[in-house]
Amino acid sequence: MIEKLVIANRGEIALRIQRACRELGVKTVALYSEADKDAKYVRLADESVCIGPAQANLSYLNIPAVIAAAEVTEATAIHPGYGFLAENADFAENVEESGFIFVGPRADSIRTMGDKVAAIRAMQAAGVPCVPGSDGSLDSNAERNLQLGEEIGYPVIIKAAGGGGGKGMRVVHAANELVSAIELTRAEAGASFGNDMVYMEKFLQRPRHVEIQVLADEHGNAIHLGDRDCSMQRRHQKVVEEAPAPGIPDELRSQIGERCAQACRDIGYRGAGTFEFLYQDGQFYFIEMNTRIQVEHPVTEMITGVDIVKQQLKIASGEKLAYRQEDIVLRGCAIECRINAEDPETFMPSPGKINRYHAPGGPGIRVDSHVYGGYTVPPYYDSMISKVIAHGNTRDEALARMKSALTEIVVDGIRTNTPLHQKIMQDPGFASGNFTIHYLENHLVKEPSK
Ligand code: MV4
Repeated sequence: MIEKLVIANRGEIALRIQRACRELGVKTVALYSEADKDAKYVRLADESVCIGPAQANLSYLNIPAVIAAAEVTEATAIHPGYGFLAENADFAENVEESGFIFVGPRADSIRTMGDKVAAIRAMQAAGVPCVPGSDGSLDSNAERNLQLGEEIGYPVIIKAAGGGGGKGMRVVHAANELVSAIELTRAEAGASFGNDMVYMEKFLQRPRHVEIQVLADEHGNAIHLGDRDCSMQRRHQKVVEEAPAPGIPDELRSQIGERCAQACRDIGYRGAGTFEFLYQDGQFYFIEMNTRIQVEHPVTEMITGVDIVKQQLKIASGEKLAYRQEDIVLRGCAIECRINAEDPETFMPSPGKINRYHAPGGPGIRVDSHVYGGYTVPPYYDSMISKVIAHGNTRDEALARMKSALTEIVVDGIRTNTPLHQKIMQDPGFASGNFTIHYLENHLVKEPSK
């Protein structure tokens, strides 16, 4: 097993990784910016190193500072968490070339999945269903692109190969908009991502966002841990996630899950990963793969009993997967609410001092959070302060437990989106389990007037 791990992240996920390390007897090194120096998770670690000022570019995103911290503490491995450097292939490569274990996939897998065109090509080759679209990137031949638009059928969407997570996309409703949309998206992509490759897909108008969690070891073994629905989102920020995705037939879930596991074996994938799909009219369409631990991993942990972070550490240590597919049983349902320090009406960040904090509890409730009474939420980073996860034998039971948990939570001193979560949990559309990626924005959120 890894002897000493550098946790190259902050907040709740830094604490989550520490907890896995403590169970496995792995020593921990917390890295922190000047803005996080008094955080409790920093003191809970065996050692800690300040890697720079508050600004993430100079600290959590500073590759030489992270590697130097691993060197001075004589750590043997680095876990990137999510965000920051987690999907930076150059970082993963640098970590390994410096003689440390990178707790994540091989750098070339990260690189392939970071190029959405390459990712789709790899998944198509592995038999994962993809959205009908261009075979690879588009050139600037207007005639050929118009022909392709006709074949796919409008509306289509133009996406940047270097984009993802909602950045660098443009919907095209008719042929007369196509050529300018391609060139505009290409220009923006070149400026934002330093890669002007774009591709075309059929635009799905009312999909759900359903993703599959996988685990793969270095020895060619791969399994899936079922699916999650992440459709409750606003401006590409997930708000509520749940597992399993409601209304998906078990047979279809196993079938798509097995396709993903097989794709991992085919490409020699290592570590935890997530296949993102759009799901519409009973069909899955692959859009992207995430090569990191995700914020919403706890809902999968609750229904499978698998500790995904511990599995990441075991895989990184070279162990064989301890589970076979038939060992994985989905038990009940789990829902996660992301509690953010933000105004519930305007969604503006609301950093500051938390005077009083009380976490909910009781049967089936899990809270992943690094905050406490007296903690000051810094203004420099993501506004998520807590994840409340409710597990139940049925979706109704998980929902009832979440409603109860949301009445217990106390965060005094700053504003949070708890009222929005209460509204979602009371909503008949959410209760039905039948909602698309547009539901939250169209039915439950009043956009602040400009
Ligand atoms: C799409 C789509 C419809 N059709 N692709 C947005 C984020 C990125 N991961 C992919 N996205 C989308 N791709 C096709 N062919 C709709 C979206 C989309 C979306 C997807 C998942 C979750 C939320 C979303 C919100 C708006 C648009």
